[in-house]
Amino acid sequence: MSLSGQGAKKERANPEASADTSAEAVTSPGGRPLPNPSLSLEEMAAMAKKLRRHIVTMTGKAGSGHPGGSLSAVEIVTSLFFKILRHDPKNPRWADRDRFILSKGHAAPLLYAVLAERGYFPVEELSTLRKLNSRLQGHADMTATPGVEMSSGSLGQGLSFSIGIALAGRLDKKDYRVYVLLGDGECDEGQVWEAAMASSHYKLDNIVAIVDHNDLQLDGPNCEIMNLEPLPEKFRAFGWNVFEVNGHDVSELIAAFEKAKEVKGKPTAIIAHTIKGKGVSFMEGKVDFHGKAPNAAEVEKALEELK
Ligand SMILES: Cc1ncc(C[n+]2csc(CCOP(=O)(O)OP(=O)(O)O)c2C)c(N)n1
Ligand SMILES: [Mg+2]
Repeated sequence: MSLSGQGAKKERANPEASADTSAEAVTSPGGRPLPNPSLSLEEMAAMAKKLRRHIVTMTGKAGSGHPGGSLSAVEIVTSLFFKILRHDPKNPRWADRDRFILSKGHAAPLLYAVLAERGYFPVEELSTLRKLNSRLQGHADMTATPGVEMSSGSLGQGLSFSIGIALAGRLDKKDYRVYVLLGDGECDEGQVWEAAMASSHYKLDNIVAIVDHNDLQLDGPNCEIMNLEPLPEKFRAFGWNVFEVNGHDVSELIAAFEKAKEVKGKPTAIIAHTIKGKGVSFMEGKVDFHGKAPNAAEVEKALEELK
C-alpha cells in the first residue's frame, strides 16, 4: 500500500486486488459492540457499485441533482461507513459516535445512498429525493434526516463546523473523531484556509479532512478557474499531516484512515485523487454532469454499466 498517491490517477484501482479488510468487530471503550460489518474487499467493491446505482437512479428520477461529485466520492464514504466510523445507525445521536460531515453538500445523493445502505433509513426512501415533504432534499438537512450531521450546501463551512465538534469532544473528554469531506473546488473558499489554520493551531488530531480531488468544479477544471496546486504542500504549510491516496482504492483509503489515528498533535488531510463521474463512462471527467441529472436513456445506460 502506498500513501504517496503519486500516479494514483494513472493506475485504475482494483480494490479487490489488495489486502483483506475483514477485521474483528470494533468495540466501544464502554464495551458496547459496534455494528460495522466485516466486508471483504470484494463486498466493499460491490457496495460501491450499489451506491453508484442509487446515485444514478435517484438523480435520474428527481430530474435534478449532482451526480458527478457524488460518484467521485463513493469509495471514500464506503470505507468510512462500512469500516472506519464508530457509529450506530440505530442510534444516530449516540454521543460517542464518530462524526461524518459532508462539507461539499451538493453531494447529498452520495450521503443518502450510504446512510440508507447502512440502515439509517429505508433504501426505498431514496426514490423521494428532492420531492416535496421528503426528508431527502437536494441539500441535506440535519434537523430532518437521521445520520446527517450538518446542513450543508453553502460551500466552505464544513471544516469550521468540524472544529467546533472536535473542540467540544476535547472539552467533554470524548475520543470520537471527526471526518469531513471537502471538494477541491470548495477549497477556493477562504474559510477553508482559516479553518485549516485554526485546526492546526488547536492541534486537532481528532480531525481528518478528506479532499475529493477530482480536478473539476462546477463549470470547469480547477487549474483554469483557481489553481489549487500544490495542494498537499498547502496543507503541510498550514501545519497538517498529509496523505495522498487513490480515492477509488478502498484499501488505500482504509490504510490512510488507520494511520491518521496514530498522528498526534496535528490534523490530517487525506488528498484523495478521484475522477468526477467515476463508474459511468459518459460521466467520467465530464463537467456537464456536475449538476445535471441523467435522462431516462442515460440512466438505463449507466445502470447497464454498473451491473
Ligand atoms: C458558497 C458557495 N458558492 C457557490 C456554490 C455553488 N456550487 C455548488 S457546487 C460548486 C462547485 C464545487 O466544486 P467541488 O468542490 O470541486 O465539487 P465536486 O467536484 O466534488 O462536485 C459550486 C461553485 C455553493 N454551493 N456555495
Ligand atoms: Mg471537484
